[in-house]
Amino acid sequence: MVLNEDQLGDFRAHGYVVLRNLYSPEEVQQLSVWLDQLWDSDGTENEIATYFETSPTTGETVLVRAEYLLGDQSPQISRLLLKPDAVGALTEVLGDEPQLFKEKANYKLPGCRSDLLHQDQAAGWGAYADYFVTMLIAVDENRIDNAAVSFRRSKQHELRLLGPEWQVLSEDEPPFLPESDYEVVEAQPGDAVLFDCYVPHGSPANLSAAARRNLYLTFNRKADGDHRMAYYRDKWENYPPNTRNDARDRATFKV
Ligand SMILES: O=C(O)CCC(=O)C(=O)O
Repeated sequence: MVLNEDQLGDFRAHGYVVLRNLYSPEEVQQLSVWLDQLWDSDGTENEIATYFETSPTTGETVLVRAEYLLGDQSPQISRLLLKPDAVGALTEVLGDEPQLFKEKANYKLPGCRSDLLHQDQAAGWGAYADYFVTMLIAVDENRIDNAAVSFRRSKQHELRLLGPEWQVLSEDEPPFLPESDYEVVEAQPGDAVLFDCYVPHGSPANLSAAARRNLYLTFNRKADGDHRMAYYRDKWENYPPNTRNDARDRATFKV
């Protein structure tokens, strides 16, 4: 077992659990260099899918996320991320071997907009499976002032959508209310959070000077099949990646 009983109990009760120090400082350093290289490459020199937006606070073009990062693209980084402890913890919360569904880096650089309160499952994931677990990996420190992610710590976590698909649960900017229902997960580089696709979560705009780069690797149960390529083909048709020269504004972002 990778997770202890308390950690498993936490995940079952609330839909998420924080795993401190899952990745070592050396591993985080490799991830950090890799994310910087992706940022410099601007998505046109390789196969990754980049999403650039115009910052609502500074007006600058910022890379908000990069997707489709693992596998043949970066075998060494894939091995690092999918190390036995990580796969073991995922297997324990999924109750089956993890099958990679999608993966992304959220850069949340200074000036990046907020992510409003939402459930990941509302982003059309139901077309592929009804249960997913995402592993958030903090590459930079996550603090309240540089957009640490808030998770609803419900007394009765429910595995269902709480609103219509493609809609956020509230248009209100964080902090989400009542504040006592949410945990702002401050994290050190190398910490991870496993959370299921029904946990309401989001984060404020990054108004600090410190970047907050997190990785998000999402898995379904192996028994539910391999949907990664179908998901990306569908997504790229409906919401194509872009480059620095055709940055979008926030209005085009759904969940
Ligand atoms: O990276 C963040 O701050 C939040 C991202 C998020 O909730 C998402 O991409 O689903």
